[in-house]
Amino acid sequence: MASTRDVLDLLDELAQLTVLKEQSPQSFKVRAYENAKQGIQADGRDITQLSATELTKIKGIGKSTAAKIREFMDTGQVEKLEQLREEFPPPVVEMSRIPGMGPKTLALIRAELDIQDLDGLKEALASKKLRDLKGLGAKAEEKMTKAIERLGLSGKDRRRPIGDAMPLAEKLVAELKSQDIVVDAQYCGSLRRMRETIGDVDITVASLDGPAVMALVRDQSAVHEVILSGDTKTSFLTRDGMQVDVRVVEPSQFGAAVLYFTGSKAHNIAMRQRALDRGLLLNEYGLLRKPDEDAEDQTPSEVVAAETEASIYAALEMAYVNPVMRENTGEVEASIADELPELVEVAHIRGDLHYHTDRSGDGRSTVEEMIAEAAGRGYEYLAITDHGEDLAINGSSAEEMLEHREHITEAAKAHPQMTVLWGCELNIGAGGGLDYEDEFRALFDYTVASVHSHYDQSVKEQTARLVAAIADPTVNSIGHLTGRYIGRRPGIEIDVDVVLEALFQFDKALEVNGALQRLDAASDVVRKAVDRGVKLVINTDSHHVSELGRIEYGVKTAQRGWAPRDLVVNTWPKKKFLDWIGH
Ligand code: DGT
Ligand code: CA
Ligand code: CA
Ligand code: ZN
Repeated sequence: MASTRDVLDLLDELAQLTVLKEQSPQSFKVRAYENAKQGIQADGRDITQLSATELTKIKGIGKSTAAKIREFMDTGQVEKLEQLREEFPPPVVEMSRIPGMGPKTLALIRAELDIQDLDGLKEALASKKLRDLKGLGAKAEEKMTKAIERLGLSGKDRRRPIGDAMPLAEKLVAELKSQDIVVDAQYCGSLRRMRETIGDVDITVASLDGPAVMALVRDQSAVHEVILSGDTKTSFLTRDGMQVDVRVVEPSQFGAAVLYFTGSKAHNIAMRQRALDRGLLLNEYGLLRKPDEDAEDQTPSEVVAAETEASIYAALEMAYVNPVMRENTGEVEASIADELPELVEVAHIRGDLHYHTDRSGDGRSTVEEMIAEAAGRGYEYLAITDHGEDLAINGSSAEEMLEHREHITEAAKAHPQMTVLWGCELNIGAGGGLDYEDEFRALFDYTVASVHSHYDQSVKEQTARLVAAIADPTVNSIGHLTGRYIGRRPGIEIDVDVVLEALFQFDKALEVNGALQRLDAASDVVRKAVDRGVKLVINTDSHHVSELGRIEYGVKTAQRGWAPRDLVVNTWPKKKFLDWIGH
């Protein structure tokens, strides 16, 4: 039985393939699917039981999309989608992700050179065949070759952006947990550690009925091809080739299994050594006592700990190590010495400080909706930071911003316990300049300054550009430091140490952006910032009421960078925070 979530995934895939079909992301057919998706998200109901007529009453859903949703609910598939999938098989979709490979270029190379997958494309690039095509040239070839190298799109160990793996894993785990025979389920591996790219997804399930769980797994809609099928382990590929390993263990061994499959391998090895040093064995079944040397039976039998991860760390006389820190970069030693930092947690967050409404061209919820959603999370303060005027169609003029201020003040009255700041997301220009006149910019209660253009300058220029913005007295924080989209677009290249030094000297906060495609600043930069004592701010960059949950990913990224609570300005009590911004 398909869920509302499945319908949203369906609309996503329809939109994605229709871009290729219509050769334009702006086509009205693409917009129709996107609008339907937003409508369903905004509606919030379980839509699986609605008739086609009822569906069209939801804002954004037209007749033809409603019919497709019904077709999907009734038959489990959609004829139109099957056609599109045939025309654009996974290897073609994969090529479409390469920067510089627009839908028009893709159609051209398929038609003219019969290039149907990445290997074919690489061959054609190597033999310089693309440059003779209309609209392409030696420069385009070079750019594409570089992009392929950078994205690691080649070879067997092709890694996926975390933003592709996480929704899939969360959905699978939720599905499994809802089953009676499943006691617990957890995604493990690099995904649980919040690495930015994922080799494969590892899921561990606690159940007394392995074969039944495996049957359930094989039945999931995400399964495209089962590549290994046993009573306790199933591996499958999703339609776009991502591998998922699901293992079932007895509930009494769940902690040991989760610890093992979360890794990292280096963390596991250090843990096993800690166990050996105390005469114990640690493996995926448990922490076990070794028999005396003179005992006849040398198989370890006595289980010291196995059911929970916490019990295993405790039995090894170690403080519990947050999964995102398990990379063997000092956390094992710190845990033994009980010197792990008091990490920031989601529950500590008191406000979101990078937050859009439909005042931004790309915002999709109203001022009232966005404020109510933040208040609903119990936030004490909020900065509404719609785009500054330099961001073309998505930005707002000074006059519009002043009207917006009135609107915000009015809407905030419904939530008197929360302080709503009138802010702005400023655009850092090529040379470090910012939106509006200086005097006008100074009026905002709070600002986040971000890079949205000019990704190709030299390290020197990019660094100078950021430092200029950091030094500007109207700037409170720097948003998504590099502007990268993980696995899709590399960010700007900067001298991190110089930028962190400037942030420290000017007492500005470095954002950890929780959008999964960004996670920017990255955890390794966060760790350097923490070492330098740079203040942090963890934000969702929400453009819709459905996006506030991203705070979890932002917090996990900060934790992966060992960020302590007190360096994160939006964990501070309201008064302390408002004092810091001079409000
Ligand atoms: P990935 O999939 O490449 O993004 O990275 P992981 O960390 O998810 O690695 P994966 O899927 O190969 O294995 C999952 C976990 O299983 C890994 O983090 C640690 C554990 N593991 C795998 N192989 C070994 C091993 O040879 N020794 C130890 N101690 N642990 C291992
Ligand atoms: Ca893995
Ligand atoms: Ca694996
Ligand atoms: Zn933003």
